[in-house]
Amino acid sequence: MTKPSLDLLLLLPAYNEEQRIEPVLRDYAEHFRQHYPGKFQMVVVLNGCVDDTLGVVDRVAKQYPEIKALNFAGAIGKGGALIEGLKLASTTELIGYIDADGATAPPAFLDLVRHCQSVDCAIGSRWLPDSILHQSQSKRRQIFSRMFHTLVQMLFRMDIKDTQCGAKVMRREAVEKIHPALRIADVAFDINLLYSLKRNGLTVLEVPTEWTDKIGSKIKLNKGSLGIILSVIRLRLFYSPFYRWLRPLRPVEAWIYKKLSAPMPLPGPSKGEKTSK
Ligand SMILES: Nc1nc2c(ncn2[C@@H]2O[C@H](COP(=O)(O)OP(=O)(O)O)[C@@H](O)[C@H]2O)c(=O)[nH]1
Ligand SMILES: [Mg+2]
Repeated sequence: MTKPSLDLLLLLPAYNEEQRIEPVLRDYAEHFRQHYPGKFQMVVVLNGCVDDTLGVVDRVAKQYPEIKALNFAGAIGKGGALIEGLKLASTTELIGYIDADGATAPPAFLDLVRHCQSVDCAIGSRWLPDSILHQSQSKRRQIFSRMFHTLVQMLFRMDIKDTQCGAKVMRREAVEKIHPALRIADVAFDINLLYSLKRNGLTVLEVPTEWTDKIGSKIKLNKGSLGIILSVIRLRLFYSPFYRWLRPLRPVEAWIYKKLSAPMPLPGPSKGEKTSK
């Protein structure tokens, strides 16, 4: 492993995080000032917050100029926020993201960055032998996660143990190559990202990480989980030869997302992305 000195931009998608985000911003700014020799910046990508997340971020940013906020009014979802944030890849060499609740502590993310020196993308994994998981999720949530993982493996065959860990880092060129293919706006966005990387022959390395579940989750099961399942099935169909036959069903799809109060995938197909394998 070589020394981590490439310019690094860290995105934090944030929805109603006024209670959780401040210590995370401070800890990351301090830790990376002390331990990261390259340029380090953080951009919080907020949308539709009905609390004072923006006020909190602006206040902390006055003390730490490496922090900025990017605010969107619409309900673009976590995936939509990251799609917007990843447009900043052209301004840096490495770009990554973490959850705004501090589930990934700064040393764990820095370890991921070190691993990204030799691959196109390094992702934190909670399900490798050396991973450390401080789990406090409900049994129901744990069962849903494992069932979702099985569905994703059946549909995409990526052989990735943990697609949903909120900590990922990529090289700029990799992000620029796949960005037109990113369209899933909910938390199934990670599958969209990883599958696009793999389809483009880019290397994805799973790194055992330390993860601490935090209370105050913004991801709701019930309706939300149906939206996530719909999104992964939709994504798989997008890469199948049948996709164009399904176009007449678009209004039905839009109706379902609306009923589930889930963010709609961005319109596709985009230029430069094949529609079948
Ligand atoms: N911008 C944005 N971020 C979101 C949205 N929904 C969730 N997030 C962020 O996604 C991250 C993961 O959410 P979290 O509540 O920690 O999920 P969990 O711990 O996996 O249940 C957090 O940083 C949230 O603020 C959204 O609609 N928009
Ligand atoms: Mg969380």
